Amino acid sequence: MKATAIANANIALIKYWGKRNKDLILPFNSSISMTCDGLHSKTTVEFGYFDKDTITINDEELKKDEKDIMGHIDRIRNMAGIKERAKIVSESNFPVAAGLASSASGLAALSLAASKAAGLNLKDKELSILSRLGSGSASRSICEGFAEWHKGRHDDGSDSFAESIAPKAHWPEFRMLACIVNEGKKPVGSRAGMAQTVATSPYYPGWLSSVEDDLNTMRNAIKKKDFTLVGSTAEHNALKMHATMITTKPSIIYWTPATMDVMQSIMRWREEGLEGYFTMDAGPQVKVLCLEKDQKEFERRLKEMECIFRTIVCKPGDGAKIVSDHLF
Ligand code: 2P0
Repeated sequence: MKATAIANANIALIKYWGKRNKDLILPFNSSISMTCDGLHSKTTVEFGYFDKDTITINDEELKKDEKDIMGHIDRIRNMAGIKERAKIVSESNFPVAAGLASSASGLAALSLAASKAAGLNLKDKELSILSRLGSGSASRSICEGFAEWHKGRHDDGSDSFAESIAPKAHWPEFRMLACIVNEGKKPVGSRAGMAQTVATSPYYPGWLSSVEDDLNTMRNAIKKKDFTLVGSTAEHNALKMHATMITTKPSIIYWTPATMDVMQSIMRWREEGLEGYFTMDAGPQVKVLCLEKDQKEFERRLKEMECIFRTIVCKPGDGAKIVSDHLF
């Protein structure tokens, strides 16, 4: 009744932003991501005769959270037909809640560890659906390399899951450099932020009508390993998503002056011949996309920028997996 799983975070190249069903976490649009080998969560779950459920994340006991992790554990207990309480311990090797997809790796690792500890042996598709019910982007962290989360059409969510569109060995030279400009918690959580966007941004329909083209372009560009097309499409898609956030009422601006500084530096360096692109999520951090041949030069230049506390280098990584060394 005890199991441990590791799942990597993922960063979207074509973003998920907006839900058609909040309870089942069904998105308005499909999304495409890279699973990142440098950013992971490790989670141990044990079901047993404890007094109560407990969850400890990075050495802090969880009291209240946006993602309703205990509701997710109840869902898994119901699926398995068990009643025992859960002891959960989780660790991430990167800043939580700062726009680095900690909920994706966290909920994917939790879903795999808890389902296994509860005696369920879910297939990847079922595991992606279960992870989605915990947090939308977690559906993609189940998959290796580059993944697409299909928005699905059914009301019950049975066709809304992620699958790998290319394994990590397809493009080992691809790099994502996560530039940490601020380790604080973000002002508006992504769950509230996307609901506000759907409800109030006049640009949201424009987002939805243009995202299908972005998805087709990205899927083909990844298959062909066309870095210029992957990078330029990801950058454009991220800016479009942020345009919808900025135009909500009240406005949500995740960027700080440091975010702008990094974005503009990437654009300037590109003009000078160093090819890189940027993407940002629901937070101030900037993720730089480049190829292995230029990684060192990017690292050198980013290190010179005072607004960046640190840079984490990621390659395409593994999907979620069970491991044998438990956290307790
Ligand atoms: C993404 N983000 O595709 C987008 C881009 C943030 C910006 O998925 O409400 O934590 O748990 O489904 O998955 C963040 O949203 O939200 C996210 P819920 P989630 O990566």
